Amino acid sequence: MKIIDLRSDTVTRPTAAMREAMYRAEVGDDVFGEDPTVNRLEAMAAERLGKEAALFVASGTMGNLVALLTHCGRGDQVILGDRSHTYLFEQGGISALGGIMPWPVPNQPDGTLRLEDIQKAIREDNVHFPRTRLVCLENTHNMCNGTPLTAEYTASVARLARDYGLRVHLDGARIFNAAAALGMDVRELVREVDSVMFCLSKGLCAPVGSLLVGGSDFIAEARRARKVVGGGMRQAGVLAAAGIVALEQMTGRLAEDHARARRLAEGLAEIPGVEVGPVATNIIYFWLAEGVSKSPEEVVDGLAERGVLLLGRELGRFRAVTHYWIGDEDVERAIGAMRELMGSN
Ligand code: TLP
Repeated sequence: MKIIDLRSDTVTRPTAAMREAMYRAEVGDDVFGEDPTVNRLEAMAAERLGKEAALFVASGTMGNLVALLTHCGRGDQVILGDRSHTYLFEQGGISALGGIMPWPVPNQPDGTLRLEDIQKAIREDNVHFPRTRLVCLENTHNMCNGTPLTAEYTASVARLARDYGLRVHLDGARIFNAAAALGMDVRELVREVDSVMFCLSKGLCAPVGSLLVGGSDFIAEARRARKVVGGGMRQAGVLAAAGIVALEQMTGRLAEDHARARRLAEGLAEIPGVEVGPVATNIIYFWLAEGVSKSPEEVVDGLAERGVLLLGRELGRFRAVTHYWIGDEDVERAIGAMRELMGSN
């Protein structure tokens, strides 16, 4: 029985073309700037996002950490969403390692932060206060139904930030999903921000790696920060080679994952007792209606017994994520498994 793994798009294994490219990759010592494949990936990433330079990092977490260590000093304040990945799921690394003070403001259900809330969180120049340096956004927003932030919204935050001399960092782990969902070039979505992190290892299927992208001076400093957190990776061209294939071959197909997510959501919503959140990209949240007598564990375990894996999240919500290795039949099987589990066959 094929396991239908909907826990995350991080579970994607590399494609045959990626393995081939990894095997053939030309490599050198990247800490000396001599890995031609890493250099090519970084140049491609900068070009694709319309920024001056890029830096290959081991993970999304490392990319966000390096970005924040570069933008902020110890005691500086960063304004970010209370449902953001950086605030919730990166071990508080910005504080632990960077002495940076997070100032969470409420994420709206569509992943945005209200401009008024951002404005109120900006501290004035006063000896008692931390210095506000940075605003972070997340696109698509993982915990807010995978919703894409529009270019207009992002630009409005950037304008506000600039008015106060702040910078903007974008956690764009799934920025190509956002571009696909909004039907626009990714450059438009990131034009107004100072730095962007995006992941190769999620919907784009590469085995490892993320890129931090921004201006050349910022990236030169970020290169130092990456080194101090142990991220100088030497012959990383074997990994970057898969990343190049990801950028060349995988960004154009993400709408397929979104269509399958919509079909999965539609199928689940037809099952009595199942309620489904809005679906805009490849992330679906669903939960059991009030009065259904099944625990979250029973759902996760019951589906796993039927070969369907997903994540139980807080408040009894379940998350399913579609990706390259999930086909139409898998979606129908997942719906069937849930229907059987709910006894509505
Ligand atoms: N998210 C993972 C897990 O951490 C939950 C997932 O399965 O969704 N930013 C965003 C928006 C992310 O969703 C993630 C990973 C990261 C950053 C961190 O990336 P990695 O896992 O490469 O460190």
